[in-house]
Amino acid sequence: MKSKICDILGIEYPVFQGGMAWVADASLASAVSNAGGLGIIAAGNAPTDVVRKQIRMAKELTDKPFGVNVMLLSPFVDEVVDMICEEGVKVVTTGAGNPGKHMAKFAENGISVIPVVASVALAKRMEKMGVNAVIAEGMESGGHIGKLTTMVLVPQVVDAVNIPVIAAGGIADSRGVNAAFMLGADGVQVGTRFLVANECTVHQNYKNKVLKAKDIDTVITGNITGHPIRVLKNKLTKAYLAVEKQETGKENPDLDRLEELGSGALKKAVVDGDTDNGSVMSGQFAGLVKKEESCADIIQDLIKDLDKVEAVLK
Ligand code: TUI
Repeated sequence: MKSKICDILGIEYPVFQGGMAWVADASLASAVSNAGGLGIIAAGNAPTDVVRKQIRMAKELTDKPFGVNVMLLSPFVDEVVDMICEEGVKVVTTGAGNPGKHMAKFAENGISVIPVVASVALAKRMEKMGVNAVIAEGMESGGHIGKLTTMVLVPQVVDAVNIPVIAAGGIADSRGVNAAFMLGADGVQVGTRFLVANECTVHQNYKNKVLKAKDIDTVITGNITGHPIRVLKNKLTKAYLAVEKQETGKENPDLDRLEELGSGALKKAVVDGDTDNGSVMSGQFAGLVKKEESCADIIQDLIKDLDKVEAVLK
């Protein structure tokens, strides 16, 4: 099925790989792009040169389009945006904020911008700003999340804007992909399932924790800080949620204490494989992710029934 987003970006299948901080590197992104989807390198909180190196590696590994995800809370965000323009990246997705400040620079450099939105209001603001599409991400996702589920967010965003809507959050097999198209989406973004891809360089302990997870094994931490994050339950989340409970309702909650617990935790899990004391970000779909396989096999499995949906929508 060729959707509008495939024509806009020059990709074969309407499947984006989520821009997962510390996880989505040149290896994963190039494998997804080579398989016909849109691979995305995550800038996360990484310094500019680290991200530049991944972009250059991806250019060696694929001649297909790939994107870069800009995490708008990064301390390096301004520098990263300049570097992305210098490197001639064609597609940028953004997360965890409003990319308005950077839009002019992206436009000057002919970059397609596709922000993640978690509400109708932001989707409309983004459309007015001239973005090429939006990713409507439900709170089933791993990592930083909004408040609405994919099932209710996607159709409301679809009705509110006239640009393509990519559905994200809780989509990790062909049933979810088909459902997203029935909700009016023009493409999907998948994160959790790619965590266990052969080409994903995340520590094996991280993959094993996702593979073993059950439906109810994720929790949301950080509601009190204003940056809610979905992760798999472990020793860290137990300690974090205990402090969060203590501090909730206080006039001056000790957010520094929480900041300390969370800082460096994602790297600890992804790079060091410390899945007890690190932050194992994962979506709610983890309970159905049971097999390590190649990005090409994952993409073929995701899109296998899309022609049936196309027939219904015609
Ligand atoms: O960004 C993500 N997921 C992420 S980012 C991340 S790393 C991180 N590090 C420190 C603190 C926070 C995160 C791990 N996972 N997904 C995209 C996403 N964006 N989900 C929700 C949003 C979002 C939420 C509110 C986007 C915009 C927004 O409002 C902006 C506004 O100004 O209204």
